[in-house]
Amino acid sequence: MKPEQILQQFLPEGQTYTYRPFGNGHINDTFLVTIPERKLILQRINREVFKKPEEVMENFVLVTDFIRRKVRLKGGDADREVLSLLPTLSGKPYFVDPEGECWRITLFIDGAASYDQVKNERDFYESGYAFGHFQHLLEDFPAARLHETIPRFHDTPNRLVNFRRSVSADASGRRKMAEDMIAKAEEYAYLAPVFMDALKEGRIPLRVTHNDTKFNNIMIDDATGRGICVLDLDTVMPGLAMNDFGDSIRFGANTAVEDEQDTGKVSLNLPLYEVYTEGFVKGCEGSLTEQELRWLPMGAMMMTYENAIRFLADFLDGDTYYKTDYPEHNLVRTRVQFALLDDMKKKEDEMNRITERYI
Ligand code: ADP
Ligand code: GN1
Ligand code: MG
Repeated sequence: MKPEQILQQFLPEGQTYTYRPFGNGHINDTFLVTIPERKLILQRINREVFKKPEEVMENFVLVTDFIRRKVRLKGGDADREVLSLLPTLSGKPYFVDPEGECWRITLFIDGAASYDQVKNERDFYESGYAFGHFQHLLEDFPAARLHETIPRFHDTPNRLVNFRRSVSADASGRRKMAEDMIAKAEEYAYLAPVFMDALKEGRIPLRVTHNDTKFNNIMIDDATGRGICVLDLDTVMPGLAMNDFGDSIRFGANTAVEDEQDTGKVSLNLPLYEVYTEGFVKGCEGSLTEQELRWLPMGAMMMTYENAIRFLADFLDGDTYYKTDYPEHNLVRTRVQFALLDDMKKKEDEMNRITERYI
């Protein structure tokens, strides 16, 4: 159904509004809705990606209620520091249309914005602090109550198995365009099991994590510059601290954008790496174990590798998962990830030295 039909479920009759597509998320359909009093975000949850959207929404309500309570206890501003849903006119947290599509509205955080690129160290520090703090706030959340909205989301060895399956199947017939990247995926395949093995052996803890810590999933306050609110809660579920750290680095500490055509522009910005480390570790309030801290650089490499093989698998599958703007988009994204991983590998010692200062 069209947004205007959906909006009838949420807004009182006669309410005037305008709406337009919004943001650069790769998964959901997102619209900015403006009513005279305020701005709202309308989203259609991607059912190909989230097979059970009602479970996504159950998690959303549990997690936001939990954080809201903590924010209030600390005297924070619960209207700005955590996402709030606008219920339907019949009081439901979301609306399922006759086609089975699941829609929700969240309140746009006033006086703040999200950005697709890091413009300065301060903002990136703030995003690190906010994502670290988010994890800290969920430390005592009853993890067993959360649904696994995407099974084995950051199970990197399983991602590799699926990737190899996509290579063999070559459903799109594009494999010959990607042979060099497939070779790269195998060159770095040794990375895949490092965390999952450690988890199985009890050497690192399973926590409740965000799992999608891109810079554009944070609202930065216009006035104070603080990372005020964490967005995109669809993948909040049990996960690893290093992966939350690492995905932010992959996206935000790259000197180029995720889909830069010229891989010569891609590299790891070490000053940004450092400020993010400082912010994230502070935000976690001392909750990370020594092994987790030591593995923060590995988290950056792990998430860069995992995203590389996910983009490449989607290219080979024929672009069935991510939104793309042109036919080679996922291959371009893959090339950027591997260029970044090569640079991270070169700078591994420096990343370790930086991390050492926070242990
Ligand atoms: P996706 O899973 O597709 O990335 P997101 O929930 O991250 O979906 O939404 C996409 C983008 O829309 C975000 O990166 C952000 O820019 C914007 N956005 C989403 N929710 C809000 C909100 N409540 N307030 C302001 N901007 C939002
Ligand atoms: C997707 O939804 P978005 O755009 O914030 C993806 C992440 C990837 C990212 C790559 C649910 O994030 O896992 O790292 O694209 N989200 C999902 O840019 O698959
Ligand atoms: Mg997003």
